[in-house]
Amino acid sequence: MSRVECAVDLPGMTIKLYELAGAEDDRRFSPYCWRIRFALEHKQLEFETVACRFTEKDVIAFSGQDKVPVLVDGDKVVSDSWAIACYLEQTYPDRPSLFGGPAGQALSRFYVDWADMALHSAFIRLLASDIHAHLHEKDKGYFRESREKRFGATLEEFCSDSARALQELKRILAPLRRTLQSQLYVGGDAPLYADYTVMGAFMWARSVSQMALLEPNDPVALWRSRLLDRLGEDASRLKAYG
Ligand SMILES: N[C@@H](CCC(=O)N[C@@H](CS)C(=O)NCC(=O)O)C(=O)O
Repeated sequence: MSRVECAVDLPGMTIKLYELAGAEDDRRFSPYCWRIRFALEHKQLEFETVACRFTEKDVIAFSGQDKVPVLVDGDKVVSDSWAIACYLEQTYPDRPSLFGGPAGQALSRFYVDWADMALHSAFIRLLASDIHAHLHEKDKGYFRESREKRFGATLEEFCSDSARALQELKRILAPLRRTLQSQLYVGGDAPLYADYTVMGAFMWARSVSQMALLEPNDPVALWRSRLLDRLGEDASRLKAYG
């Protein structure tokens, strides 16, 4: 475990985000953790991050569950990216809104479920082998065993048809592509949590894979670049491709 980035001068007050790391401490690849990074930057909150690996469950045991992201804000511990986003919105109402109001919050929930259930299934077929290649040695066995059980195939078999997986991704992204032909962000003129929810998947890909997922003139690619441009300096220095 190591702590990096954004050290601030308020001991005990800094928000801490526990994130998944690959072989290197600064390869952060979890799509869920990326949602929260974007959310914290959107809220203009200072934070520090703690790198945590799949097999370092002891590091986040205090949260009472075994997944990242985990956010610690003073004496408050919150896990699950959606719960964290809602917590930040409720706790910091004077900062820029992540949802644009209660109706926006309810609509954002759809993007979470769509990303988790549809978008991520397309991405994982493209990324599972690359994720494995970028893991710390101590995580490789755990990842292979747990994912192969989940997929019912070896990682290599599961990822063997990337042309087909890319086609599937293109199909899943079609409604988003059409939306982004007529507006800059899912949230309209400026991004909201729904944008970060979808963008988390692209950050996941970017941190482990060199594969070109989108044509350069694709409205989704242009949207992705706009969001990348908004990343804070610390996040943009993390290890990634392209
Ligand atoms: N619904 C949760 C999902 C979190 C999740 O699945 N995190 C993954 C990292 S991407 C994890 O910690 N996995 C631990 C494991 O597989 O052992 C959220 O939105 O935060």
